[in-house]
Amino acid sequence: MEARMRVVVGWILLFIALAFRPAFASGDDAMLTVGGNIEHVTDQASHTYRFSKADLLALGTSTIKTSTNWTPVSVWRGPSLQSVLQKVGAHGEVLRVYALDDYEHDVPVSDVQKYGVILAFERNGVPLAPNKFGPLMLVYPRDAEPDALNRASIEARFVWQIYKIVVK
Ligand SMILES: Nc1nc2c(c(=O)[nH]1)N[C@H]1C(S)=C(S)[C@@H](COP(=O)(O)O)O[C@H]1N2
Ligand SMILES: [Mo]
Repeated sequence: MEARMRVVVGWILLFIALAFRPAFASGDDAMLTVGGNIEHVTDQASHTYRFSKADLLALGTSTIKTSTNWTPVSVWRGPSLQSVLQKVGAHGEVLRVYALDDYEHDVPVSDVQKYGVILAFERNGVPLAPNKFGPLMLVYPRDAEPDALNRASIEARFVWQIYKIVVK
């Protein structure tokens, strides 16, 4: 009974995997969608700029070596948020950052230049797992500027599982 149950569950999981595979495989390879007050778009209808991972890599990447409140000292790598905002021609004061777990948080645009914030897709050379911090996580150089950055108001801006940013 036990073994037969496992086989049945196995078939059900396989069916689900196959049923959903085309939805994941076809078309939408966007890692990040940027909307709101932007000049340049890749999709007119939704007025958004969609970045695949290749698009993000093409912006060039930098690294920040820092601990966070929930990770030990690590090397985070990704495009600077500045380069993303430049690419879309962003105009605004505030970025509303959206995560897959329904968390959302406002980040002042002034942080972007001041701290050289990056949108990390990699930690210690390993892509961020989609169900953990990935696809993208906002990283500040916290260890380099502890007085300014090691505080609760900033911690909430270390948004992980980012998939969308709206410029306001
Ligand atoms: N995607 C996502 N990012 C997030 C959060 C979250 O719940 N989801 N919590 C934020 C807050 S409020 C803080 S303090 C830090 C650390 O969250 P933790 O204390 O739950 O680890 O992550 C920030 N980034
Ligand atoms: Mo928090």
